Amino acid sequence: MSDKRQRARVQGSWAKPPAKGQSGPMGFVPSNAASRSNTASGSWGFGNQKASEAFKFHQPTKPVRDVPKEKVIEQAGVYEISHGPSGVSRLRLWPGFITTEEADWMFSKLLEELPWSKKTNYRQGEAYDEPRLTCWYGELPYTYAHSTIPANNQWHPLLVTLREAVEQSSSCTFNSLLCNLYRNGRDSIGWHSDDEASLGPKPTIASLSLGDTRVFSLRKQPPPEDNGDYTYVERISVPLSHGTLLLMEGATQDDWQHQVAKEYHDRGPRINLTFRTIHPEPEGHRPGTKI
Ligand SMILES: O=C(O)CCC(=O)C(=O)O
Repeated sequence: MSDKRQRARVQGSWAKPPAKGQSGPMGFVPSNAASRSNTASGSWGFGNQKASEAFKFHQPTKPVRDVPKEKVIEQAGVYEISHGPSGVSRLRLWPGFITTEEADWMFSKLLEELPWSKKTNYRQGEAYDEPRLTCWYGELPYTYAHSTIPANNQWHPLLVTLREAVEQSSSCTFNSLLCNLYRNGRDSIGWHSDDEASLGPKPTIASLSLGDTRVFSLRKQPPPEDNGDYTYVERISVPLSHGTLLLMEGATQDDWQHQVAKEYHDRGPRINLTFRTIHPEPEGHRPGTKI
């Protein structure tokens, strides 16, 4: 092996060619190596400070916490995602609940025939348009984000059929439906829980997806001592593809938030149908808020 190749093998790209006339055991170790080895110098920025001082170990004042690795759920099944004082939070995932062929024509029909519109919400008194289109079906109005969608009993016949199919498979009943249309990857829904008082305690929400796949993300509510800091909370992502049914049950709306984030690559349109049960707002309660 040539001198040059051997240096590259032994020392990688940091190896410097030996200075002329140098004669260490390998042919390139500088003669003052021993005296250099206990002083950190020059390029490391410690000047002439002693290495033993520079690398002194200090016990961290706060316990070191790891950011939990995000879990991905993509197989059909029932998943208990947490057990807490509010109870069990559970997801049921059913990819292919609607076959691709059926889902294709349903998607086109609903895209064309539902009365999609842009809802205006309020945050700290400021109006903003939702970054997606929606429509609502139910005997009662639905209030969230400080704005109300009026009751609408004119169910599209296909939505009635889908509601029955979802009810039969989930053994739940639903009296309302919020439809979301994400026109492309820029459309989204931010972090929230479906926890308005009108949904009742521990609501089951059935979510049916048609169209392009989008990632449905969940993050656990942080403990009170973290003061709303979500850095260390558990996270789950669930890719929701064409024809997939997802059920959120138990304490999921108490203990977790969910979102569909914007994506910065091409995404086609996606429709999401979220079947819910709405109750009259409790007396004296401000609509659209938690109990
Ligand atoms: O589009 C989705 O999958 C989620 C919709 C949603 O979070 C909601 O309607 O509350």
